Amino acid sequence: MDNADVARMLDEVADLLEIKGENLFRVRAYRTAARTLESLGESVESICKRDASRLTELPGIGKDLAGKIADIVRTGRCAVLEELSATLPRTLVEMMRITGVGPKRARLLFEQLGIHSIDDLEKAAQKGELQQVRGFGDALVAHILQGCAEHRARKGRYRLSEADAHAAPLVAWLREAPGVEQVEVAGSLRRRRETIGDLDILVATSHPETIADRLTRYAEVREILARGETKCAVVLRSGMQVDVRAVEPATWGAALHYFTGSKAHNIAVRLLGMKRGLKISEYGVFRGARRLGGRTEQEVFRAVGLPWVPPELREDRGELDAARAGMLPELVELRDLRGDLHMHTKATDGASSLREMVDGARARGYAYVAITDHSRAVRVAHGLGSAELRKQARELRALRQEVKDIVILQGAEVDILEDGSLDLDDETLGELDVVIVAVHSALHMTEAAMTERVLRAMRHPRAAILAHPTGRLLGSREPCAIDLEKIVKAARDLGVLLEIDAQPERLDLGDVGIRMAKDAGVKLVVDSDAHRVSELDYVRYGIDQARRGWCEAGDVANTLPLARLLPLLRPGKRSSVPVRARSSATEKRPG
Ligand code: DGT
Ligand code: CA
Ligand code: CA
Repeated sequence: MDNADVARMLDEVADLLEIKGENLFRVRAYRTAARTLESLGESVESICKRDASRLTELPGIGKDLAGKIADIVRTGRCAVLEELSATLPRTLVEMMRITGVGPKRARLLFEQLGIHSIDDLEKAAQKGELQQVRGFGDALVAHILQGCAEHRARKGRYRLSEADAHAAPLVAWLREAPGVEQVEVAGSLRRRRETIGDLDILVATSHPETIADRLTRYAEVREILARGETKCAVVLRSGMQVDVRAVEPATWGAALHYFTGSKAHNIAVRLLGMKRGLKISEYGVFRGARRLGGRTEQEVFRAVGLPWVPPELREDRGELDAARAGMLPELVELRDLRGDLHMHTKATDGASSLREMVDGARARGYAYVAITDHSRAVRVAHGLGSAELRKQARELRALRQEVKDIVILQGAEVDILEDGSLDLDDETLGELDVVIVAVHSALHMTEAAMTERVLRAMRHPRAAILAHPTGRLLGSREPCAIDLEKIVKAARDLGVLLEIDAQPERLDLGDVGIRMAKDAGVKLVVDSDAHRVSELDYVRYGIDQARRGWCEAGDVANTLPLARLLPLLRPGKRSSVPVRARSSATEKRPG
């Protein structure tokens, strides 16, 4: 079992407990453990093999959960999950993710109408049966029907982070096969798309015929779909499909280019080749029967007169024209980040303490970090009011005395209320170093109303960053109706930074929105929105999306040294609250 499989089981337990109406702390404990395992650098199986008691050293995993995790790893089964599913069908979990349903309504529908799957739900909604249940009005039912349709449209795609978690151990497994020279993930995962349909893995080896055997002996393989000389397709236990191709090293570059895609990019490159009398395929670059190249991707691009194009840009969104004109962006990299401006602590819904988050930021080599807990309106997160924020400010002052190698900013993720006002008074806002504004409730407004609501919040003189601008959750919630063009224009005019929230289920803004912002000259911020120390590493997914949106380091505000960032957090044209004196921590870039 890999970490993602164990995490999925724990998540399922949490979901079923939630449907059952269990204590939220218990629910959260399972979710916390699932997130810990997902972001763990080593395999939980190997930890258990060596010494299962070490599991309790992981954040958020006590003795009880450690025992359950060890059982799952040992037996592949989870006793709590089996107990729960004796009374609640496991398909309810999927059903509760439909917009408009949620855990309580899932249970209600199951108890009163026996509905336990999305198919049942959609049929019952179409037949007008849901209205029999108390609280299910016409508007809600229409909303649920739309949710079902959206669900059908996105079925079968995985988050980038999940795909990474499945790909890494498999790539390592294939690398160890005899004769293997290179193994690389291709397809949408290499292009770092926000969701992944299936994994495409390419192997360069002098013995391509041995790869199918190696693959089918991988412990996670559940089913073999196709097994050829050099092509193989399997399904992992998680349900994820994997295509593996083995090629001779001489055709590596051509194959890697072909299987990286996107299809639209490939077609565009092939057309450029045809204009030069070349045939470009997964086997190489040819003039007639003569092979001109294909050992490296560079050779493929060179054949059509272009420099190498980074995979993130290969979507046929103008990258070939830019390459020809020598105008490819110098894409931002993870190591360009000098700080993280959005994260939570135990004071609200985070799992790590303030000190732990700050130490986590130091360990990542950052020059600055902002602690930005929720404001009060976000009740599920036990948001902070002005008194609690002042208390936190005192803690931060004390911490700054101790910790001198990083600048600690105090901020808040302030809720944008329904009328566009902010969930903290102006005096308190004025005391914060970073004011992030974000919508968390009443997501279903008309586009005009939502746009006006957010614009009003952005016009507040202290609003520095608009967080997760569309509110989408990949796989479970569509972006809210909002006029992104207007938001981008306002961001430019008001000097508000737009966030790329790097939580793997958000990635919000997404690549297209990022590109729109960049082209308008708006600066972005890549933030982890971490709720625990390990999630600070999520910024890499934000950087991936920034790259897909053609961003250079200069487009991302938190690549700037603090002295140049601060004015952007408090633009001079607004109310000029003086910037508080700060310790003179040395600026450095993470190594
Ligand atoms: P996914 O799996 O839906 O997230 O997206 P991809 O891009 O990984 O697509 P996939 O797995 O169907 O195919 C992997 C790559 O193989 C794709 O990006 C480009 C290449 N490819 C697949 N089918 C075709 C095709 O019909 N023509 C060309 N030129 N390339 C193709
Ligand atoms: Ca794929
Ligand atoms: Ca594929």
